[in-house]
Amino acid sequence: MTMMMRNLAAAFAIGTAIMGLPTSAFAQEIVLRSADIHPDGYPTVDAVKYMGELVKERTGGRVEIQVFNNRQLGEEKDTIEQTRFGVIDMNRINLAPLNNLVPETGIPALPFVFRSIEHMHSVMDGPVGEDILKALEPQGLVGLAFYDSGARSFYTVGKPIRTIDDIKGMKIRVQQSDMWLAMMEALGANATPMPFGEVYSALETGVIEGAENNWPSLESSKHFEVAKFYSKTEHSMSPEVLTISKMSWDKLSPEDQAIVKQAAKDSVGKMRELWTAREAESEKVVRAAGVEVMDIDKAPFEAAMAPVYERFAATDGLKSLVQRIKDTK
Ligand code: BDP
Repeated sequence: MTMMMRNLAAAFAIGTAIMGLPTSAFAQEIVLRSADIHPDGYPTVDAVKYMGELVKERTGGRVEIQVFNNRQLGEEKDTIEQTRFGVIDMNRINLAPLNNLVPETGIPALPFVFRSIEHMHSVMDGPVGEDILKALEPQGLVGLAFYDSGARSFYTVGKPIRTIDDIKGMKIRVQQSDMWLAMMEALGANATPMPFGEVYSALETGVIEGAENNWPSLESSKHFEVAKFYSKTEHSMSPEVLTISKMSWDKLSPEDQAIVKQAAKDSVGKMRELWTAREAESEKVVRAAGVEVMDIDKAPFEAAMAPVYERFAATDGLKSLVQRIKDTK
C-alpha cells in the first residue's frame, strides 16, 4: 500500500469507528426554553433551574433547560397558548389560568378544599395529582409536577377586610379564570380579572382596591408598597404546575422523557425547601414595611363560597375528584 492509500484506509477506519459510536454521543444538543413570570430568586424559578442542572447532569450535557423568567416571554395566559403550540417548550404557571381549558385544574383551587399544607401535599403527590396532570394532555400540555403556592389571602388599599361584609362591592383583582370570578362574586366582591403584571399599577391608580395572593408573591411583586392591609383568609391553595409542550415532549426520546419527568419530580423537594424559607422571609419584609396583618374568622368566607362547588365541580368526574381529596389522609 502506498502512503496515501494507508492514510485513506486509516481515515476510513476512524470514520466507521465514529459512526459506530452510540448516537447519543453525537446527538444534537436539545435546549428546552421554560417560561415563568416571577423574578430571579423566586422559588419556582430556582426550582426549574435546579431541575435543569439535574437534566444536564443526567444526559451528559445533551439536554439543557433555559429559564426565561420575569415575564420575558409574556403573561401566563399568553405563554400557555404558546406552550400548547410548541413555541415555548416548558411553562411554570399557576393552575388558575388553566381552569377554563381543563376543568380538573380548578379542583385543587376550590375554596378551603385542603385541610392543611400537609393534606395538600399528600393529595398532589398522590393519584389525584397524577390524574390532574394527565388531564392536561389532550390540550397539548404534559404535566410534569406540582409546586407549592402556600395559601392565598386578600390585600387591600384604603380599607381593610376584617369581616365578610367589608369585601362587599370592593373591586378585587382575580386571575383569569371563570371559577375565580365566581369565587369573588360569591363573596359579593366586584371581581376584575387581569394578568399579574398589571396588578401593581391597577392598585396604585385605583382601578382595583385589592387583590389576593400568598406571602412571596405579595412581597416579590412589591404590591405591599401600595396595599397596606393583609387579611389572612387563606381561602385557596391553588398550586403551581410545571408543564411541557406535548409537541416538545414528543420530540424527546423515551429515555430523555424519563429523565425530564424524574428531574421534575426531584425538583419538588427542593422547591418545598425554597418555599418554606421564602415564605418566612417575605412575611418579615411585608410586616416590616408596616402592613397590618389580620387574622380572620374564615367560617363565613367558607360558607359564602360553597356554591362555587356546585357550579365548578358539577360533573361526576369532578365530584369524585373532590371526594377523593376529602378522603385523602
Ligand atoms: C402567584 C403565582 C403566579 C400567578 C400569580 C397571580 O405563582 O403563577 O400568576 O400568583 O396571581 O402566586 O397571577
